[in-house]
Amino acid sequence: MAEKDWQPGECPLPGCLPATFWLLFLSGCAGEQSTYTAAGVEAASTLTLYYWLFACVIVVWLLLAGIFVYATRVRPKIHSEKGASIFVIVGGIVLPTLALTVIAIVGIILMTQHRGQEAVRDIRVTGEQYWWRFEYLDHEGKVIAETANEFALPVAEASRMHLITADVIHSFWVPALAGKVDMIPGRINELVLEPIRTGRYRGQCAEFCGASHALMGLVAKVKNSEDFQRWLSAQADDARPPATPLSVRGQQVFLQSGCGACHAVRGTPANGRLGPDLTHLASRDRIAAATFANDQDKIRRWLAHTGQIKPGVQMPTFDMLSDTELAALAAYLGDLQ
Ligand code: HEC
Ligand SMILES: [Cu+2]
Repeated sequence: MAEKDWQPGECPLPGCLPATFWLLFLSGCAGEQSTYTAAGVEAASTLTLYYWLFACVIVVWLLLAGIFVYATRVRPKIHSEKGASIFVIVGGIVLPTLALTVIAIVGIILMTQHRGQEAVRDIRVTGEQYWWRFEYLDHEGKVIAETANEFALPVAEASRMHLITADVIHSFWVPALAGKVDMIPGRINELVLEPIRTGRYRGQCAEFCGASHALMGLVAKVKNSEDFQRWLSAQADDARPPATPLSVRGQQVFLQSGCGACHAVRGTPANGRLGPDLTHLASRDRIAAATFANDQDKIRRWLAHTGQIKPGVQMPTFDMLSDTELAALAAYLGDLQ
């Protein structure tokens, strides 16, 4: 069947689709991983700047649209050369200069608010292929608690993130809290996060870092001060001993299968550093860097299909384990509250 030709007078643009269709896209502008959901001081500044930029753009657009309508509908005639010059000077020089000056001033004012911010706490974040290590430090730089892929912050307090990498360049980005900052080999980049609203926000590695870059997510939980302290001291504790016969069996499988060579479960002989600290794995909402919900079924699936789920991952696939061993392992990991 031949394609229908475009007829003069017919709109060739998708803009002619019903407005409701396009409005649907706006629903993608909010949510747990969005710069429009500003839940941090820095993200709020960026959003303010964005609204100013948007307002300037709208003003310029309305003026130009007005001139266009005037010249083509209200007074459609040949305009004088003088009129045309004025149009070019005002529209091409004066207006952009004004708009850009407004944006520059707003930008500089907002920027100075973030200079030399004091922070209450230091957190070291290491980008790894394809997950995140979080270490909470005391005033001497000693690690108080370590966790992976999910971290918590107290609301209305500034925390300084020290961003490093274990391998290639990654970029730490929780859009609702602040802009992205790269993690570069041999450097420590700093980012102060000061959340203004409690809640759960998603983040994502924002610099291509290998085959599973797109599956390198993270979760930031902003809590009130008490809940945060409770969370932090729970994370600092050693692991609970397995509670049921199935999870006791799971711990044996864990230690015998060599999981402890890469994973630490504090309070047990497992003290590996190559992979995420699993001491409180069950306290996380998601596993494998925010890839899956944290439940028994997904843990089993992760262990039996690791390399298929995350190509290039530095964890071997344990498809040699039997179903009962996998179930025991999942039960053990599910007990690590
Ligand atoms: C050679 C090192 C290595 C071994 C051995 C290993 N892992 Fe892993 N494991 C990793 C790495 C690296 C990751 C991070 C993967 C990612 O998300 O990209 C990981 C992730 C995980 C996760 C998800 C953690 C989280 O924070 O979401 C679980 C659960 C896990 N491993 C369990 C196990 C179990 C159980 C065993 C033993 C049967 C095991 N691993 C053996 C390296 C290893
Ligand atoms: Cu990355």
